[in-house]
Amino acid sequence: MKWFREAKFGLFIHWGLYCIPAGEWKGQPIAGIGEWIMNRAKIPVTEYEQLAKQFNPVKFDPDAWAQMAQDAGMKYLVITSKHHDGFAMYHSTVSKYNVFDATPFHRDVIKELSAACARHGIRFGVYYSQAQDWHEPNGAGNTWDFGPDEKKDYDQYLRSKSEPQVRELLTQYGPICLIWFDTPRMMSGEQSGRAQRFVDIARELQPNTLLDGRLGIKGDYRSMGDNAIPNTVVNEDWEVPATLNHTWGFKKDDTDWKTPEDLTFKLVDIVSKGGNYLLNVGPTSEGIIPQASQDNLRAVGRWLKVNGEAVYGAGPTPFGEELGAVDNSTHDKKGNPGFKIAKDWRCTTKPGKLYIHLFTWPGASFELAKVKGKVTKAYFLADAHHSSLKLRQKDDKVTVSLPAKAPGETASVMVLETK
Ligand code: JFZ
Repeated sequence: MKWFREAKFGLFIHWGLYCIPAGEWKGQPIAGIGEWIMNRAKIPVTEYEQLAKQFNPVKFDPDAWAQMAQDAGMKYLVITSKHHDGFAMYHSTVSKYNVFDATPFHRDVIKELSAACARHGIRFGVYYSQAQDWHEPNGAGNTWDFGPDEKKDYDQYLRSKSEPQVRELLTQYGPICLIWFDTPRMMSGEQSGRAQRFVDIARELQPNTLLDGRLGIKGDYRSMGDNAIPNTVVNEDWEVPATLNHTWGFKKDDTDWKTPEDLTFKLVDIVSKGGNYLLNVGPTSEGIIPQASQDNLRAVGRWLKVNGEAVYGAGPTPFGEELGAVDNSTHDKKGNPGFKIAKDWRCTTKPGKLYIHLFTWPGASFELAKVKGKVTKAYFLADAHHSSLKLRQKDDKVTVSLPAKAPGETASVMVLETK
């Protein structure tokens, strides 16, 4: 877990045949996330399969992708090796329905990207849809071609495709930092013996590979819901998978991008609550990561160049009131009281250091209560000289005098050194 706890920020990549229709089927826009188009439009296997013949992303440049992750300040990368549509993005000998055998592209995306990540010092992980496989008669999920899941020989699918493909991924692509399993249909609770088989395969072949929280059995860390950032500190290992717009797989009409400021806030918010942020891009059928995604991620990377010390390997806030408060006047979907998130500042920590991320400039001074120990020095990470700010402490209350203007962009990070 050590690398995962330090990494904090990763790149998710959803890439597969669904990037060709890109949210549109037979001239009709199909609602929902792009990689679910086969399901949402109930496209028969015989038709969807034909997309493979068109898959030829000649602009795919694995080193450019790894470089972008690095520029963004991301430390690990997780790409769809097989999504629910059943199409493998690597040269599999288990099923010919893969990017090497079934397309004019004839290249192994997983091999090339894993090698590029190794060159760039980015840890490499794979998403693998272990349960849903809409291409296989006995895989979960495809009811429009193959009828209800309850009538399928599900273990036949697991034994003949899912498990052997996971073996391939763990033996042919160097170190796999984690496997991102997903939607554990028919393999959790009483059926978790099936999930256990995947644990056994992983531990046998690469004992260091982390397993996410969506296998159907307890993984090595907890996966939060998609885009679901918890309201308060969560004292275990966890990760939030999130989108830059509203889809994972590329959709041509979704251009509603989160801003770099929002992404930076969310990253810091997550780290201050103890988690990791796995942010997604959906490359096009040409093999290009949408320019807006690249621009917005690189902007976060520029902020991290100055302030990364307060993110990588940093622990959660010892405070908590800055996160917001329960708001009884609103309710969530389940009827529970709402939460009004506060966004002025966040705190991350390292031994002997409090990092105060100021998203709203507080004016002439910043006041912090409930500080344990004595603060000996205060300065900004954006100030290369680390010049001391004027500091007063009375019992557990610290007051720092601030300059008129924030020294940094988006959020200025103030370090409080403590004894
Ligand atoms: C799953 C996939 O179905 C989807 O296509 C995408 O890959 C995403 C990252 O994961 O969708 C989910 C799975 C779990 C939750 C939400 C969406 N959840 O727990 O809230």
